[in-house]
Amino acid sequence: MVESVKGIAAPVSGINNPTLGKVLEAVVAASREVSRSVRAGPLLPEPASPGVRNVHGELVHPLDIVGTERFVEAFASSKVVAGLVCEELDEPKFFEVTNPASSFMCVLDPIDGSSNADIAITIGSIVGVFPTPSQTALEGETPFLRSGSELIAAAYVLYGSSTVLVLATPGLVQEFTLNEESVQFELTRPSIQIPESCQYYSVNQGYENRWNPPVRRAVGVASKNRSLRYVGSLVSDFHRNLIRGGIFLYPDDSQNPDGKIRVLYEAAVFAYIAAQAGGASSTGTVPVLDLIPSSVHQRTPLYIGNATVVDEINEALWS
Ligand code: P6P
Repeated sequence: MVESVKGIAAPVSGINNPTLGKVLEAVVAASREVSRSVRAGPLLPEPASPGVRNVHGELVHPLDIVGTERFVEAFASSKVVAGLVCEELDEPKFFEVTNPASSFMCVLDPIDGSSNADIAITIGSIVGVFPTPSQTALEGETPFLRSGSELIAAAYVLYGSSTVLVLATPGLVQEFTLNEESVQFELTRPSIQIPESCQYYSVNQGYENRWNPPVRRAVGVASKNRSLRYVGSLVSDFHRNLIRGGIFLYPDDSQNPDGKIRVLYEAAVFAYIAAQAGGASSTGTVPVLDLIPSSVHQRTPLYIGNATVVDEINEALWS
């Protein structure tokens, strides 16, 4: 375990490699800045070019710009992150590192659910960490087209009633909460396992008329004797389901035939975290962690949370 990670007020279990510790320090530094901007809400200055749309055709919120800038700056100055795919950037970015053989590649959604920011609803940042491939040239999309099973760490930051950092490393999921006085993250859940009991299901029920019969069967299975909780921000729905027990569904539908959730910097990251906490995930066809994307912004259907319910959903989809 590395002795200390700047910004976290305790030694961090699961971080045994000082270089990986530097990646975590970059995530902590960026997320503290982003948290401050999130809390400014509508008081955040308008961006220079309002109304810009990203590669997905979505309106870019001022927070999307702040989030992207903070994380890019933090990763670039870490000298241990060699490459980055970011939801808000059309192309991957590559950075100089001290030692390529001991560096990492990150995938990032800087502000997930940014459309909720204007109404003070919880949003978050999502980060996945891959080892830098040794035999692949660090250019273009190729070095990032790998399955989530190659991740070596993953994290999300939730900007909610408190700012929470959840970190997953092999076999361990920990939660840290930002102490607003000391501006240090403090350990608040040392080892998270998703509860056996699956209290909640999360799906946009308003899309029912878009679903095909197998998806309707799957949602029927997931919703049986459960309460519906759907924030419209995956980080929020995932976190509640991880802590309280639940299942999240974003199926393919007539408007999103490939699904909406991005493979690399959303589905794979949460699939890795869920797996370390005893949960499971599926694209409806294969386990999310087995999926190798053919492009860095590829989308997928996503079913994730309580392992038993993921199995039941797969059965309903395949029967
Ligand atoms: P819908 C946010 O834009 C996001 O990617 C996820 O965070 C969230 O779960 C989903 O989209 C919400 O999508 O179509 O239900 O509004």
